[in-house]
Amino acid sequence: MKKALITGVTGQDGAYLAKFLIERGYKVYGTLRRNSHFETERLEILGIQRAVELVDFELGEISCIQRVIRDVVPDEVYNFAAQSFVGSSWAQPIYVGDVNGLGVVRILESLRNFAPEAKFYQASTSEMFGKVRETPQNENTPFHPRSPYGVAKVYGHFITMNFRESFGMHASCGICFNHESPLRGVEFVTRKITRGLARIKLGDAAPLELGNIDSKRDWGFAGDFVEGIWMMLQQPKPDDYVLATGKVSSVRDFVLYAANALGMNIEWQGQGASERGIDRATGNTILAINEKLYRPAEVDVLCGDFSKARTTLGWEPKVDVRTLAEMMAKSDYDLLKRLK
Ligand code: NAP
Ligand code: F7E
Repeated sequence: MKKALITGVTGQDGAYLAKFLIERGYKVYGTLRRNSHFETERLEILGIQRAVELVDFELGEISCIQRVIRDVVPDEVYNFAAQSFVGSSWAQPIYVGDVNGLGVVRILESLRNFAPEAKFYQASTSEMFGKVRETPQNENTPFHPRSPYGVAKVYGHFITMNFRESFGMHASCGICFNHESPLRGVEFVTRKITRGLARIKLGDAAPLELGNIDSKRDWGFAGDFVEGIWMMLQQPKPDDYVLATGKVSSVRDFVLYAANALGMNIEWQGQGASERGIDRATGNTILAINEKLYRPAEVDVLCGDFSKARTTLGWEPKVDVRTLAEMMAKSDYDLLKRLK
């Protein structure tokens, strides 16, 4: 039985990957950090909470990382743990540098000492491209990160490459573009939109507030992405791969896809910070701009070229952005209706 260690198993990707690996006969160890609230909701939703062996873990604490790796001696390690919300990274740049950047080398060093044969995956990100130098972005596109989150992830990316080149470790990075699901954290824009619109559809009058709705992303489904991530570690040689859909939508488009799935028809009125989304059926303002949600430096548009993953791994995304928005909007509507 292969042993996989997933850091950040309580997060979106960790939960989907754990389910995927359990279905393939892996023994899955998942890391949990101490919290006042025992948070395994996503594992419960996927029905796998009993199948994952939870281990105490904190990316800032080398002794704890070493202990986990020495005890488990995993065959595969998927490093998903991170402070993953870009918006908060300006408020805690040092913590983010420590956890998202130095946390990676703490794991690599521990693997080198206690499980040198283990295959390692690092969760790199399209945020590293930031102010993009070319479109679409591929594995060779230079990085220009625009947030402390992106900067820390560049360190994590290069230190993973460095350990591969220095010590021959089977260490790979997935440069993943945005991927979402009904299990997405509620602060990320897609889930914020689907939850907000579902709430309004069920009768709540308070408008949904958003920041830069002209920002554009290449949005895919997390369930598709974890399969590509697993494929990377099944290759005879370690390497880095872009996972993306190659299609771009704006935040504004995503609002319309989600609204459409809930039978709502939105008309935009006004411009800039005064722009409003009006429900054509009721005439009510259901969307407003809040300038406080603008970021100090924005990533305007991202679009990934996943041809290397397609050719080498045989990976293709299956879910398109409209289907994704519909899946998330309906899930949030059902969830909130049950709670009402
Ligand atoms: P997520 O839902 O925010 O999950 C992050 C996980 O990391 C959670 O389990 C969290 O634990 C854990 N964590 C945070 N800080 C930690 C610390 N100091 N020590 C130990 N664990 C810690 O993120 P996700 O969307 O699944 O993303 C997974 C990874 O892929 C992240 O590294 C993210 O940066 C990267 N990524 C994501 C995307 C995307 O679109 N989803 C794209 C590219 C890259 P708690 O539950 O206790 O908070
Ligand atoms: O923002 C704009 C915001 O927070 C997307 C993480 O998984 O993907 C994610 O990072 C866009 C940005 O995701 C709101 O300004 C407008 O342009 O959903 P997000 P992100 O920053 O792209 C990358 C690949 C990762 O690696 C990260 O871990 O939407 N936007 N209005 C808003 N964003 C939020 N959150 N909230 C708003 O109200």
